[in-house]
Amino acid sequence: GNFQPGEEGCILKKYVEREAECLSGLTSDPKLQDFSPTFHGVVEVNGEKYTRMQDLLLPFDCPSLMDCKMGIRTYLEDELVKAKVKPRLRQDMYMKMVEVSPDEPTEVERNQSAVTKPRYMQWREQISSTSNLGFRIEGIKKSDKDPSKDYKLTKTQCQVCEAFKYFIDNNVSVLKKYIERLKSMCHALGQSDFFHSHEVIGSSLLFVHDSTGEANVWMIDFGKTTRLPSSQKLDHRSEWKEGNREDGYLFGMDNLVSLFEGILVE
Ligand code: 4IP
Ligand code: ADP
Ligand code: MN
Repeated sequence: GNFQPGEEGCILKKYVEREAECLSGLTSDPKLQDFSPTFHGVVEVNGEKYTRMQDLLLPFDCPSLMDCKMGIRTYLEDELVKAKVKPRLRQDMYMKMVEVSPDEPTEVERNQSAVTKPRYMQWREQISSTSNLGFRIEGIKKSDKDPSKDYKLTKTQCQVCEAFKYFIDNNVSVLKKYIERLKSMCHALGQSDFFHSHEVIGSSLLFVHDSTGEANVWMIDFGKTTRLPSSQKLDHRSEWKEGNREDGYLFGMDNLVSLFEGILVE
């Protein structure tokens, strides 16, 4: 995989320039530094470069984890442009598509047994809650249970809430901590110049709690987070139209908060 254990409460993730830059920027932003793993530089191990960062799981005892991929769009505008100019046909993505929806490919796609990356990514957005709620559940791992990534078709508010309830297991104190944390994160992001000057694509919120009642949420995975030209700013809530680079990150967070609050009053 992409990870290696690091020493002294750190982990190493395969180096990607964009991610290292983003983590470094977040770590030096006083308003945001508490919401993502602390950046501890770039290191080389056996000739491979890694980003060294805080191990978020350290304070937890047999934690439960949920990874929610944020935003209404999960691919870069660049990838869309490339696919138009010079479509690269992806057989692997065609296979992943027919495994879930055998009838989804068009006749042309069936004949070539391949799809383009944006076509695949857009289909994944449509079948999941990415397109309607601005986030989707990528995976859940409950303390001692096996991890599950079986959330590709989890789309409606109802389906998402059922998964959240399974994850939180009626632990009201954990639920309240998640809500408070999401609200302060949302507030800090709304006020951050760094956030408004970055397109945040394919990034996740990592939810972690354990049986001692410890609970927290962090922003992770910045491999496709891109700085905008200095003249451009995103509000992260507006609808995406090709060229405006909006990502729907805060639209997704607003929905997350209201779904969690809905579970609390049930
Ligand atoms: C994957 O699709 C994920 O969207 C990956 O994003 C993406 O990597 C892969 O694109 C794509 O095949 P499934 O989750 O449906 O398997 P992430 O790494 O954020 O999960 P990118 O490169 O876009 O980050 P390819 O082109 O790497 O295969
Ligand atoms: P990838 O780019 O390979 O998708 P991610 O950054 O999304 O990698 O991380 C994959 C998983 O690894 C996350 O869902 C989380 O469980 C774990 N992880 C990521 N970053 C950290 C961290 N700083 N500390 C602890 N666990 C992490
Ligand atoms: Mn990821």
